[in-house]
Amino acid sequence: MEGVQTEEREEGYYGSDLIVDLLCDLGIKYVALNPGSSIRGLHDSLVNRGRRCGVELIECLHEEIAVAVAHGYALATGEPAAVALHDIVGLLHAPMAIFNAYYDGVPMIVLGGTGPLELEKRRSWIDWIHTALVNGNFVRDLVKWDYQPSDPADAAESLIRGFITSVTEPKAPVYLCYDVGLQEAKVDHSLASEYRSKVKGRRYKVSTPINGDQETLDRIAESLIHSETPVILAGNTGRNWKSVDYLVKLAETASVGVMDSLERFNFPNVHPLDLTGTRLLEEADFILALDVKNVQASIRFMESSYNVSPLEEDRVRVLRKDVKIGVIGLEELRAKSSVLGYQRIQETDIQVMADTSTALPYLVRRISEVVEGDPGLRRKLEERASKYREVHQEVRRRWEEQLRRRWDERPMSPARAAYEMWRVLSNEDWALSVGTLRGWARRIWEWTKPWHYHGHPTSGGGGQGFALPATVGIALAYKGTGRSVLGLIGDGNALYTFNSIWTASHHRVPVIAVIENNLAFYNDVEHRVAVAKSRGRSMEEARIGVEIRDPNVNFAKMAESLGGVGFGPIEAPGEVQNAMLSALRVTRTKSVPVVIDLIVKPR
Ligand SMILES: Cc1ncc(C[n+]2csc(CCOP(=O)(O)OP(=O)(O)O)c2C)c(N)n1
Ligand SMILES: [Mg+2]
Repeated sequence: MEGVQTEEREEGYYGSDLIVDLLCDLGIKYVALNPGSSIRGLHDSLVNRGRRCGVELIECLHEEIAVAVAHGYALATGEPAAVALHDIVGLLHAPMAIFNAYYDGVPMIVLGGTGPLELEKRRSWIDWIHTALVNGNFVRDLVKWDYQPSDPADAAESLIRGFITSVTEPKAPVYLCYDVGLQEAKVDHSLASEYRSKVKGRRYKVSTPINGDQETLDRIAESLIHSETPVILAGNTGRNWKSVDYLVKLAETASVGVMDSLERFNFPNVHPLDLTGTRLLEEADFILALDVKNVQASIRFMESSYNVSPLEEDRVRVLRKDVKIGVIGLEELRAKSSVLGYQRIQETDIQVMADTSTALPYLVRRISEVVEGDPGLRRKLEERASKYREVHQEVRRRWEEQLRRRWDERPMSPARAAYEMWRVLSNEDWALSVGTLRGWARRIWEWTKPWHYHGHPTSGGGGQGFALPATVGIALAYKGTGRSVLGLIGDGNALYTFNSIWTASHHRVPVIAVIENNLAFYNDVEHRVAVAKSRGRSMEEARIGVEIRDPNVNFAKMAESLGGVGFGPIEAPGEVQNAMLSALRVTRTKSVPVVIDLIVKPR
């Protein structure tokens, strides 16, 4: 300890040291960055001080990758990672990924540089053209808060405030921009000690969650108990892993079926009350939407909204005329005009603002009390549960038939690909980052733990290029746990940010990226075809500008050039298991990324 102090006296203590020390004290484990002169002070402090206190710098080859790595890390841990972005040009590479994080509701501390603001100190010419008034303007619409402190005390306060703001529900990124002058100026140690001891002594608090008013929650409990066919639709509830257990308990206590939007892992697919992919919402006389974005569209439409499970095949649901709708969540707190995120306004019958991590256990307690003292009611609920069980089993039988029907298709069907992978994964401790192979990974695999799925391959924001770096960030979070992390990633999605494989290689992150390769931005093939059909134009030409052929991308070679290991292209279903086994062997024995190029049918 004494050695450190002497060193500090000799080295001096700077603004960026203060920032990095506070990041450590706030529990930040990773700072993902792409370098630049406006963050050189911060960069130096990360290398020299951050490493001592356990903050690791993650080198990324693009700012969009850095943000998505931090986003993935937050999905796996619920905790923010930090990102450092060079001014203007670095910052302008990041907004789409910041938007994804904002709209996905994850915490993130985005740090940036600017200036030097002191005129004489600005180098020609880069410092002139990359100094903005203010950098925050470029991302203000996409973050919960942004700020540019003017002095060291302000830097300390705003970092603490930013952290609290980011991790308070609804969680979201914040952006803090530091003048080069402030980063590189000497700072008095006593100022740092004061703030550091308060942070370590937990003098700055994050508020406890919003509880929801009991009277309304009691009415929701009543509706769950006394409706004929109640169904819960779960959106982002699984962001708190403990809420998954509460939701299971609620479903069991009240005998309610649950439909999972697959925005997060919300409900185990093998649970008899899992009704995902069934049409039961149409029979429901009470629908309880939990943390659902865009309630109106999520309830009424199946495929057009990302928020609705890809397990359902028809587009529009016809609900019962007498259906009652209840809502629990924090959606109103996320309102922002920069991105609308809604369709029509949903009429509801009962609605309460509450954090589901506290509302769900309350409902479980409340309903248990009522049911325990009423054997007649318990029998009624058991009958309801057995009806749901039949629906659950029926849909699973249908999927098995569909798998059999699609067994021999060439190119391989997503169903068969998922089946072959499961033969290997079922013996593993595995985590799926993102993706479902068109729903088949959830239809066929056993998803029982929150780490069996983290979200949509384009995140809540729908921005392509998210899946691969987010998978790296998720794998970073599980590094050293022995859990094998894989992602199911479209070829188009992967190609936006394929360089993130280098980051995984460089930082020795074992991870398996399975490329769902249909040689196209297939989603847009369908859009092109729809327009061609409606205008009576050539179907052949509908493929121009949406296929990824001629040349076909060699994913295995690309992976190898970035320090990873590549398998494929794999076309025969019989080869999938071996590729998975080999990939698992590689990630277990060497800490490197593996890419499996799987040629599959688009649907
Ligand atoms: C950054 C960005 N650019 C464009 C789009 C529009 N888009 C939506 S889906 C998609 C195709 C993605 O291709 P791939 O990942 O291969 O999935 P596929 O549709 O082939 O299954 C595109 C380009 C987007 N969502 N995000
Ligand atoms: Mg594709």
